[in-house]
Amino acid sequence: MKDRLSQIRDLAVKRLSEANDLKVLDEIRVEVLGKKGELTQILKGMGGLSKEERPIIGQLANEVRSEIEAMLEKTKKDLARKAQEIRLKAETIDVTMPGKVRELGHKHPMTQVIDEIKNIFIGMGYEIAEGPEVEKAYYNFEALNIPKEHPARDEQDTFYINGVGDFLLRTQTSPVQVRVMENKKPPIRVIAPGRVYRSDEVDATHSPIFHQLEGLVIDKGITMGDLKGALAEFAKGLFGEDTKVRFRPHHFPFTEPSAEMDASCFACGGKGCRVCKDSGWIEVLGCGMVHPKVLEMCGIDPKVYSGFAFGMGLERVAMQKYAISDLRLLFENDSKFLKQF
Ligand code: 2NM
Repeated sequence: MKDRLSQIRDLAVKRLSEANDLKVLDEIRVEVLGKKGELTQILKGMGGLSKEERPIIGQLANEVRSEIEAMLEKTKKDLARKAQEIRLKAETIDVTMPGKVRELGHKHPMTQVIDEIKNIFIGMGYEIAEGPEVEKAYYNFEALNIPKEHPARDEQDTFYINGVGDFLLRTQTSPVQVRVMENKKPPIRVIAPGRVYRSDEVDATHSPIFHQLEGLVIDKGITMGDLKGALAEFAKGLFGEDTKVRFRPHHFPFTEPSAEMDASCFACGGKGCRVCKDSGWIEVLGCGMVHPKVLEMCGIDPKVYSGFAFGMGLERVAMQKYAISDLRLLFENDSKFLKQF
């Protein structure tokens, strides 16, 4: 009987050591300590034992029972602790882990270039002027001394509204300057940045919609020297302090004399490289002294006042500055492309 009791205990110890969840533990409890369990049967059958044996076996059986109960309790606690450990490990927050980095948006390269150029001129005392993109033909052409036969007025280049000759999408921002001249007395010092439209086929250097920035300065005694000084200063602001400029004769209907301005290449300093196509110079803008006819049409007396004006294509500036080879990239809004700037 004694041997049987210690066998029961050993078996319980072995099974408990193998138990790995609370359900199995409960099964063991029922099997070992339950009504049908051997230990209960032994305790129940105590009556059949002799007087001498009964207290010894009884005590031993009770000892085994409480031992097993204690082990059950301990195993139960161990299992519960292990389960909690596993749960806590899974729930652990690693405060040293880097957070999810949210991507920040930024300005489109065109906006960056426009803002930069605007700021240079604002620093030189210019004001920003705006005007409609749907313009009267008068402001876009006539007032700028662009005669009816001029190729720039061709249907091929200009988007007319409803095929009516009167309204069109502005092909330049000069109509904004015309409106400024009409409405303001000199001195005038403005820039007009904005979208302009031309009926061009799309390719690497052309788009039917693009951005221009034009400038206008009018006062008494404004000369070509003022033009050169102001635009040389602008070039330094845009391309760096060491930038040189040169002016080549040109023709525009709205200025006389007219010129194109080149800046020494910001990439090679004038030695010649890929950016300037080995010439050392980058074509930046068109400019000139405002034509007396234009001043007159805008209600400014050319005998009293004179002025200079200039204009530049901003996509071209952005392409040069950021070494972008295809203008279409600036309009497609591919975030992989835009992320680079
Ligand atoms: C250019 C080149 C030269 C220009 C002229 C005027 C105005 F309204 F005063 F007559 N605005 N902009 C001008 C002059 C524009 O773009 C290449």
